[in-house]
Amino acid sequence: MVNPKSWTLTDNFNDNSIDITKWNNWGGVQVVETNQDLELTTTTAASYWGITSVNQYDLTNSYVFVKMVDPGNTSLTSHFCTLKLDIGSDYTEIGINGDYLVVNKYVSGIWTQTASAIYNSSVHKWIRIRESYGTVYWDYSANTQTWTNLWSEADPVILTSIYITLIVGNNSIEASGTTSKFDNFNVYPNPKTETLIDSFNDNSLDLGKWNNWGGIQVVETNQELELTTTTAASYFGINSINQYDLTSSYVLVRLIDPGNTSLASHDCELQCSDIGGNNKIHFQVYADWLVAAHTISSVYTGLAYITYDPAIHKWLRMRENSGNTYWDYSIDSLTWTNFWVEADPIILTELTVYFIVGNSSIEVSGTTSKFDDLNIIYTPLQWIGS
Ligand SMILES: [Ca+2]
Ligand SMILES: [Ca+2]
Ligand SMILES: [Ca+2]
Ligand SMILES: [Ca+2]
Repeated sequence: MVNPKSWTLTDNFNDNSIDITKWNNWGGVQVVETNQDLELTTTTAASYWGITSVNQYDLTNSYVFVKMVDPGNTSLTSHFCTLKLDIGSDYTEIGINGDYLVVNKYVSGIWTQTASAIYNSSVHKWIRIRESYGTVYWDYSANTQTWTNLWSEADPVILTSIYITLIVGNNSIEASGTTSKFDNFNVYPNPKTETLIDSFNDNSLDLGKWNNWGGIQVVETNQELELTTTTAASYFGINSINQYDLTSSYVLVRLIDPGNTSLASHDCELQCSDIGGNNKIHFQVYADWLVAAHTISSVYTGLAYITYDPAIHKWLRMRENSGNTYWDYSIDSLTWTNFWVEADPIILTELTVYFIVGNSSIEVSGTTSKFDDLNIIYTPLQWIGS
């Protein structure tokens, strides 16, 4: 029987339920898909827990990789969390043991640690095992774009029928348990939010980029994005087709006009939401207030308020850097004023970008909000010409 190539097994662990068509969870309650990743928790016992692919796969001229979001407490010297390939009673693995990145193999009853390096959380973010024409490579990467080879050797066993395992455990009794987190199994990370660019210039909403759930209330016209409310207590908008990663990135937009700010329940916002929609960051004009806000587990919290000033709040930006999320505004997209900053309130690597308008109550009239230049920074040269 010919098994499918190992790269065909993919999982983003995003729906917070282990996919039992893909994985057998033999770790019980110690293994959960939550927070849009896979989290495996040890106890103090000398034991191990994990999930293994339901089916067998072929590693030859193929690969497996996974993001090591967090290996857990690396000061526990016998603790390990690895990506493991089981071939009959033999296996090979790459991952963390204590505070080392290690490659191990167990072939014909003999265990060998073939390579190790002191674990570096900023470099060893992704781990991979691949095979190419008779050679196996154990690699790591900070970003999936550039991989560094830690060890390679001729195929130690036949690799056409492997089971794939994500495993944690302790070789000895430890002082405490710890949680290891994996994500993006054979799934490349999302592009950065700054790569979602739209000038809204051709007066036709780009359906390769956007899903319009606002119907005729949303139009690309006058070389802008215009979203119009009705008098109803209702919302209209668009969202990006794809997910994006805000970490070390930004999303900025020109707010041409929020609409009639005298309507007390009117809202117009740039929003980034997780896939389930329970966690969000918002930059909005609500009535006549500029508001930075977040939603965590469906609970909305306004974080900062200032009276909206059309002369000052011309551009809105949300960005992330080194674990903090920033809300900034600008007159010209060149000089920015920080409005609010906090430790990253939600997971920012799998975000959908929204433009939304609406009223939380019935209003006396509708109004039109206008955005433009998503992630397009004006250069002084452009200003001269416009
Ligand atoms: Ca799942
Ligand atoms: Ca995920
Ligand atoms: Ca367009
Ligand atoms: Ca435009």
